[in-house]
Order: sequence, then C-alpha cells, then structure tokens
Amino acid sequence: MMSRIESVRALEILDSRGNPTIRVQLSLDDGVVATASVPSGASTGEHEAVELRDGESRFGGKGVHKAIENVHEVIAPALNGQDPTRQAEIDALLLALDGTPNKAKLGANAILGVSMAVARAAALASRLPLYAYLGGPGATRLPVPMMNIINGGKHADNSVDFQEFMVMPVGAPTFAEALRYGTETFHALARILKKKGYATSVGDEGGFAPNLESNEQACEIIVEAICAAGYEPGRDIALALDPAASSFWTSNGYDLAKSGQGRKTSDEMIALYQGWVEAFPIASIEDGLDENDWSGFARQTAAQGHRIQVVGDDIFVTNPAFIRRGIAEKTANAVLIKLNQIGTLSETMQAIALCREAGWNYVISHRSGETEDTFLADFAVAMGGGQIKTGSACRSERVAKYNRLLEIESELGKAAVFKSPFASNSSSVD
Ligand code: 2PG
Ligand code: MG
Repeated sequence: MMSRIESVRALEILDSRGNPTIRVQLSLDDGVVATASVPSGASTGEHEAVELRDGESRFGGKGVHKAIENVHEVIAPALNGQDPTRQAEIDALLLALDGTPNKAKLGANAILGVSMAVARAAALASRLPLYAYLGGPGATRLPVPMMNIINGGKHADNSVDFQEFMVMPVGAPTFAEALRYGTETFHALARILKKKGYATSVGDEGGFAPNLESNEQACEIIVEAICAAGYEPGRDIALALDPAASSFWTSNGYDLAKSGQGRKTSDEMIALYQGWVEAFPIASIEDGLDENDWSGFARQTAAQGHRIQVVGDDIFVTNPAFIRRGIAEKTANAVLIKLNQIGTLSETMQAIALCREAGWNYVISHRSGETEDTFLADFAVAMGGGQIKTGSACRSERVAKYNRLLEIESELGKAAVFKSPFASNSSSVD
C-alpha cells in the first residue's frame, strides 16, 4: 500500500540569528510525520529565489506569516493525497502553483520547506535513512568538511573583509578523523588568538571574529594553528576561502574597507589571490569576485583553475541556467550548492547533474542563518560530491550537521568512503 500525503502544516520558528524562518510538518496517512526547516543567508546573491517576508512591524519586517499562509492555503490542498515518493512531480506542481520565475508568489522559503519535508516523509515511509533514499545504495561517500574557523565580511563585526577562512582536512583517513583534525585546529587557533591578545568571540558560522591587522593575517594565523595542532599544512589540512566578494564590490571596484586595505580592480584581486595561493596551502577559493563579474571569474579560472578549485556561489545561485552559462564560458570549475538559492530539491539535483556532466566539483552548503535541521548532511552523502561547507566546530546549528555525518559514517561502517576531492588535480594540496 502506497502512503499518501494527508496534511501539510507550517510554523514560524527562529533561525540561528534569531530571525523567523519556516518549519514544515508533513503527515502521511500511514502515521509518518516529517519536518524540515529552511535556512536563510546574509550575503545573498541578487538572483536567488525570493525569500518571502511579511514586511510588517513584527520581527523588523522579517516575519514569515504570508509564506505560511501560502503553505496552508495554496500548497496543502494541492498536495493532499499525493504519493510523497514522486518528488520530481511534486516539485513541478509547486513550481506550477507559484508560476513566477523566481518563486516570488508563494515564496522560495515556503516551497523549499515543503519540498524537503516531502523527501523526508518519503524516506521514512520507505524505511530508509534520508541519504540512502535520496542517493541509493551507492551513497557511501562522506564529504570533506570545509570548516569556517575565521569569520569576517557580513558574518562578523570585525576588521576582516573576507567572509570565510576555512580549514579542509583533506589528508584525514575518515570523516570522523577529518572532523577531529579541524576541531583541534579550531581549539589551537583559540589559544593562539588569546595569546596574541585578540578576541575569541565567534561570528555567525561559529568561527572566531578577531580584529586582525589584515585579511592576509587570517591565513597566516590559521597555518600557525594547523601546525600547533600537530598537522602539516597542505598535506593534512588545506585552506579554503570564501571572500564573498559581492559584499565588498562597489561601482569603484573591490573596496577592502573593513581592513582599510584599499580599492582593487578585478585583476588586482586575481593577483592578490595568486600571491596567496603561492604563499599558503589554499585548495579552494569561492566568490573571489563579484556575482556579475563573469569575465573576471573566467580570467581567474584560466589563471588558477589548474591549481585550485574556483567555486561560484552568488554568481550561479544554484540555478541550472547560470551554471550552464558558466560551463560554456569556463567561469569556474566548481559550484556551491544551496537548496534555498533555487528553492526545490529537484532543481538543486539538476544543478548537481550539470556539474557532474561538466566534470566540475560541487560543494553542498549551509546558510549563515541555520536551524538544527540536519537535512544537509544526508543530502551531501546522497549527492556524493565529497565536500560539505557547514561552519565551524562551534554553535549547535553547525555541529548538528557534523554530528549527523558521524552517525552516517558509523552506520555505513566498512562501506563508508572518504577521499579528498583534490587527490588528482591539486599540486598545491600535496
Ligand atoms: C556563503 C554563505 C554560507 P550566506 O556565502 O557561502 O557560508 O553565506 O548564507 O550569508 O550567503
Ligand atoms: Mg559564499
């Protein structure tokens, strides 16, 4: 007997920054109840699907009552009686109910909450863990974590322009060991910052947010922390950056205003990254340039793509149309994948399929505003790309995803696979 959707309810909950977001609760007629919660970004791409907010006085305009009303009044009646394993059909129905190119009518937050809850309900009804339901029996690869241990940009009130300085334990033998390498480095970094007189308070993703003298110092101090924790920079642990350059791009160029390091052109930014790639064991740079700087991205990829992973986040917004253009124009060689940038599970999977066809890497990513939902961890294993970005070893909404990955690795036992995505293509990592 096939299970059918019986009810879809949404609730306004809080994300990790104390802003309202949506939790969807979906019930099947066999008694299965599944929930899913939607994250929210701060450094959002201008072409992201629309996050519907009330704009009224409550929560400074950020309430989500309208989106919830859309779940109750438009989506729930249409889904009643549907088979939850028909994910692609249900997502297509959600798109048709919305009818806009950017999900502005129902809200991508409303749509994604339902799309994720449908998948989780289907997994429960099929008696499969979510990663196995979404990825099949071949879903055995654990991702290398990109752990954001120094926060800047829009995620912290400090002097650092670049948003994320991450460690990637590429040389670890298992996910659990990778998490330990990264966490020990995070703790070593705390000791170093304290000794040097810097603050050890944390930013939105659980990384430290010190007032450093320069952006470059963040890389230096992380390398110092890797060594202090007993690891070899580059071999055991590589660096990954997300400058989130759209957040400091101005009509007068890239303005490194927080650190007071001046204005730069695209080519000066590319030259800066070139210097860093030579000085530090950097394996990956995401959004090194502005979301509209397609030609700059292509120049950076031509210059550095053989050596590092050049990841597009705001420029692609997980949108198959933008990714297709990027592949044609050699804009990058990897895509950051965020479910709420595009708004349904099916479209997110299409975006990943394009990456696979092009031989591009893809990184499954959280948002800076998160919840305790661990959907992302299962999704990363299901998609098998070998990389996840979900914050530091601090703040429970980040650690929850890592803890879920520990569970999955343990459940897979001997079948679990952990291998660096850079094994074959990066001389800087070896
Ligand atoms: C990013 C993300 C997540 P936000 O830029 O990659 O780290 O930040 O969710 O604020 O867009
Ligand atoms: Mg980013």
